[in-house]
Amino acid sequence: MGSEFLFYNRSSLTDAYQFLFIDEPMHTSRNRESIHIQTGVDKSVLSAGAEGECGAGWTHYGSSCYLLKLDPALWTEAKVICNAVHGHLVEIGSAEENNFLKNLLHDHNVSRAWMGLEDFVVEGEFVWTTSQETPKYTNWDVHQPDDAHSGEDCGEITITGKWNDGPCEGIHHRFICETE
Ligand SMILES: [Ca+2]
Ligand SMILES: [Ca+2]
Repeated sequence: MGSEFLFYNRSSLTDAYQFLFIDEPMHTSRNRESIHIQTGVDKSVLSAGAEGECGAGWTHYGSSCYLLKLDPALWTEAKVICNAVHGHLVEIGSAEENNFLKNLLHDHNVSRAWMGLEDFVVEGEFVWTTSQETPKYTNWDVHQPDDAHSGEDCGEITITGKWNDGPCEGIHHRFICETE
């Protein structure tokens, strides 16, 4: 049964379900058609689920879901917001994941976004926020991290894929939440 059934609108789907509950002996061709339509409904739900396991607005990659939040926030605010959706600020474990996130920023024309990387405890020793572990993979931009100005302790990924340390309390950025 074809994918053409995926495109029935809500009212025709409602009709289709009604047909399914018509009493015997209504095995008309129209009744069989309605059963085919229901099969199509099931397929559409499944295909939405494959991409939408992550929930509306989230993007699936690898074993994680990612949400690019476009309302700029301080790093500390961004961390709270990600926690509130049962995630954390994005933590990047590989060049492949970094490349995916670079493309995510590029697709939304976002120049930079906070990630869950900070050096609050020991200046210059950046750690992932959730584990407090030193990153195995890094992609710092040239001359970064530089703890510039009055101090920069929060990590951001830029549209080039390169990382920078920025001022946690001084500037609002967009940010990426991640759930595993
Ligand atoms: Ca710093
Ligand atoms: Ca910097």
